Amino acid sequence: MATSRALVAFIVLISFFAQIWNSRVKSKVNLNEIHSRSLEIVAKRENPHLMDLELAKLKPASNSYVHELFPRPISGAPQLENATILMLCRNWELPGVLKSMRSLEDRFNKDYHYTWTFLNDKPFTERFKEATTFMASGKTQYGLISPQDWDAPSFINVTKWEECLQDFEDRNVIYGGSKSYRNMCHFNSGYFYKQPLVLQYDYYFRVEPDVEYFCDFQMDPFRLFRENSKKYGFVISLIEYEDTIPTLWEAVEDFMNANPDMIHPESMLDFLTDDKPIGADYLVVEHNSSYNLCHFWSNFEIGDLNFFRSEKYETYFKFLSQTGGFYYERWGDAPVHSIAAALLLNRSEIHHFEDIGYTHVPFATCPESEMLRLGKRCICADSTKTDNINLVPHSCLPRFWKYAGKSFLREYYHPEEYQ
Ligand SMILES: Nc1nc2c(ncn2[C@@H]2O[C@H](COP(=O)(O)OP(=O)(O)OP(=O)(O)O)[C@@H](O)[C@H]2O)c(=O)[nH]1
Ligand SMILES: [Mg+2]
Repeated sequence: MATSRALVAFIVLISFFAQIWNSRVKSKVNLNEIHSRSLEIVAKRENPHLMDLELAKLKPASNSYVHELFPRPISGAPQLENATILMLCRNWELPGVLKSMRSLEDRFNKDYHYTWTFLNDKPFTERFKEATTFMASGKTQYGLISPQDWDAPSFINVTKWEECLQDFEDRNVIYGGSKSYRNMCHFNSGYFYKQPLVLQYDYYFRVEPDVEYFCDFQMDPFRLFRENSKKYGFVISLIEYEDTIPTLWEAVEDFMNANPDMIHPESMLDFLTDDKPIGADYLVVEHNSSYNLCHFWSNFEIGDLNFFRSEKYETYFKFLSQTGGFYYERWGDAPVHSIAAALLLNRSEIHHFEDIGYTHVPFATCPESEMLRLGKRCICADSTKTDNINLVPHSCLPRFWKYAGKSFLREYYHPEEYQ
C-alpha cells in the first residue's frame, strides 16, 4: 500500500516537473522564427514593380533597395571605428541625458559599445557619472572644459555685449538674452574637437539631452563615413531664424574673398544661395542677404573630426570668431557648421541619413519608405501623416537632394555583419 502511494506521488511529481519544463521550452523565444515570419510579411507586401526596378538596377526616387532590409541581430564583434559618441551637457539635464542614451543604446550602440564622451563647463557630479556609466553599454569619460575654451574671448567689449543682449531680449529673439547659450554656440563651433578627450578620435556622433531615435540603425554610421569618405552627416535641414545671424553671411563673404583657395571646387555654395522654388512647395521666408538661411540642424551630427581640425576650418572659425558675431549677435553652431561643410567640403562628402528616424523638439524626421520603417522597426510615420519635417516648405532637404543627390542604404549595408 505504502509502495503504491509512493509510486503515485512520484508520478505526480514527475508530471509536475515535466509540465514546467514544457512550458519553459514553449516560451523560449526563437529569434530565427520571428525573423522568417518578418520576411514572410515583407514578401507579401513586396511590390513586383519595385522588384523589376531592382533587377534592372535602377535607382529612381522610389526605394528600390528594400530587399536588403531585415538583417538579423548583429553577429559577434563588429568591426569598430576610431569614434566616440559626444554629449555637451549640464548636471541638471541628467534625466534627458539618460533618455537620449537609452534610445541610442537600444537602436544602435548596444551592438557596438562605442565610448560615450561627456563634456561640461562645470565638473560632473558623482550622481551624473554613476547614472550615465550604468546606462552606457561601453565606456564613459567625462571632460571639464577650461574657461579659455568656454568663456567669451577677451576682445569682446563687455558693455557693447550687455547692450546687444538687452536688445535681443527686447526683440524676443530665441535665447537672445542668454550669455551661456552664446558660450555654448561658440564652443560647439570652434572648441569641441580640440578637447583633450576628443583629440584621440577621428569621428564623433553628437547627441543632446531629450532626443529620440525612432528606428534601428542596422549599420555603423562611422564605418559608412570612413568607407565612403564622408565628412559631415545630418538628418534634418531647415531654415535659420535670420534675427540670430544678421551679419553672418557678410562675414562669410569676407572670408571667401580673403581665402578663395579654401572654397572647394565642388562645394555646395549653390545649396546656400539658391532660393528658386523646388517643386510645388518652396521657401517662403524673406532674407536680407544672398544666404537662403538653409542649414543642417546640428543637435544631430555625425562628423569627421579631422575636417574640423583642418587648417581650412580653423581659419574659417577664427575669421568668424574675431568679428564678435557669436556674442554681439547670436550665431548658432548649426549655420556655422553647415556653411563650413557646404563651402569647404566636396558636396559628395556631406551625407543625409535618410534611414535614421529622429526627434529633438520641435521637429522630427522619419524614413519616407514604408518598407524601411517596417524593416528598421521605426516608431514614426512618413511626411504625409505626422510632424515629419522632411518635405514641408521650410525644410531644406529637397534643396539638398537637388544639389548633392540622394544616397541609398544598400550602398552602405554590410550583410556579413549579421548572422
Ligand atoms: N555644459 C553646458 N552645456 C550646455 C550649456 N548650454 C547648453 N548646453 C548643451 O548644449 C547643447 C545645446 O543646448 P540646448 O539648450 O539643447 O540648445 P537648443 O538645442 O538650441 O535648444 P533647446 O534644446 O530647444 O533648449 C545641449 O546638449 C545642452 O545640454 C551650458 O551652459 N553648459
Ligand atoms: Mg537641444
